[in-house]
Amino acid sequence: MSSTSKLPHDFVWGYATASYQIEGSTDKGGRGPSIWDKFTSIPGTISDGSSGETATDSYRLWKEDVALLKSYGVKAYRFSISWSRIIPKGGRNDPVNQEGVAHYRTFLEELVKQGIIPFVTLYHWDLPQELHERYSGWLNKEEIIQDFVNYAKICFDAFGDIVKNWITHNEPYCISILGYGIGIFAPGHKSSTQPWIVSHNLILAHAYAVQLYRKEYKEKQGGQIGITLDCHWLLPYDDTPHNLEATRRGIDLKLGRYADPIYKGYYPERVKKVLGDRLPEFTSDEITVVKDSSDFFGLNTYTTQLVKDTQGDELNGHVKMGHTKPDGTQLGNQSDLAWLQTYGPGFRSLLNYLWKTYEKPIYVTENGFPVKGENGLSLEEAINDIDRQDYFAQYTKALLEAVTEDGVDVKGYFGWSLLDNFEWAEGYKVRFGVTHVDYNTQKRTPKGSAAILTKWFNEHIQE
Ligand code: GBH
Repeated sequence: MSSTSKLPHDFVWGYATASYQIEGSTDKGGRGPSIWDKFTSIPGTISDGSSGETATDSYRLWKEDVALLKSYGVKAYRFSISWSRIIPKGGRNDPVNQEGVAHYRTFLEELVKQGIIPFVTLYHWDLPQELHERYSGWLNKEEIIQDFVNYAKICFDAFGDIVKNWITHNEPYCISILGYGIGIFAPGHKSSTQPWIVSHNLILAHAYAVQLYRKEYKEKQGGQIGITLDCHWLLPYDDTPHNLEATRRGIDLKLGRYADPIYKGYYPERVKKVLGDRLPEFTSDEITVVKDSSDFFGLNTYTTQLVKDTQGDELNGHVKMGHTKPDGTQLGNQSDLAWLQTYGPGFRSLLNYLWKTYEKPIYVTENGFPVKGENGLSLEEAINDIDRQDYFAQYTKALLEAVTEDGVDVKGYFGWSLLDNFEWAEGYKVRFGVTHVDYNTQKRTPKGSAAILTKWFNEHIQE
């Protein structure tokens, strides 16, 4: 293979996780409760009635996780810090928990010692419960911005000498729509007005944290900072004008609602049209902070959906998504979750779209596949994860084509996930790991897909 058909030598790859999904020890080490502790304690919220109380026990078994990463030969690891381990009550006037700071410090030092580059997410959905009770959390613009920036500052001070890659928020779409619109994620609100306030405040909190980093840390510490957005690639169900328009509207509502303000400085017209006066406005001072507030495009993406126009589903801009094609066949291979089918070509198209539209280097911060019915399989069957291997084969091929044939600037790729873990509203029933976890013993066993990805990246990154 010629070197031009490979990824550049400084391409980073690895796996991603999030604090609440793996750490467990939720009442240990001085940690305060988060909105996910509260939410999971309400009967009916999680399909198997579980919570992150134990998860993969990674707060205690972190050394095993690092050893696993090392054995896979990754270049990088993306994980998130639990805000309520750093500041148990969350606020700018509340005490800092030194035990929590020391935990992440030790963990980071071990990663770096093993030659693994940390990518750190500050907010992967686990808001300190106290802030939610004190002033309604993300709904309260003045308070939450100051408290988030204060939390970010503590992290920059404590870890910034070794962390050079920061991600403010993970998937504001999920936080706002699923947490405050549909109510299937913490804090479980159902509303047609709150999601737009929350997402506006998420954008601002992100932007002010970035402003602080750029002013006081970036030069000194030599790092970069950005945000991770999530989006499926969307294709029109057929070429009727209303389905074409619905597809564009879906992309604007799901993605442009964040990406356009952050990379271009304004909300998309279609978003304004759908939301009317429920969409908050940025002041001119705010927009100068928001515009160009991300050094890269952090992308979580899993699948492609076919879009039909609909009167319903206002939260997604009146689009209906599915995988069934007009001829009745399926777009791709079905996973364990209704919304996720394998479709590699859509990944290539999405990477092209983002590069053309936003012109920022892209890090794929999550991408992965839960094998249908895997939770019911024996260990031996589960580690023979053919459908996940096929998924990664298709998606890495699409990645390579996007970079080497289309010229898209992708700088990194993180598989979701290092381990089977707490899959939010699905509990432990859905498994995304390249490593099998036995939740009775916490024994970790590599699945076939882990070896496949190691081999693929070893062969496709330039020396
Ligand atoms: C990611 O979210 C999360 O960052 C991660 O924590 C999680 O474990 C992982 O994915 C696997 O789920 O609105 O019709 O698309 C992925 C984004 C949000 C996509 C919920 C699917 C629900 C159905 N997902 N969404 S739909």
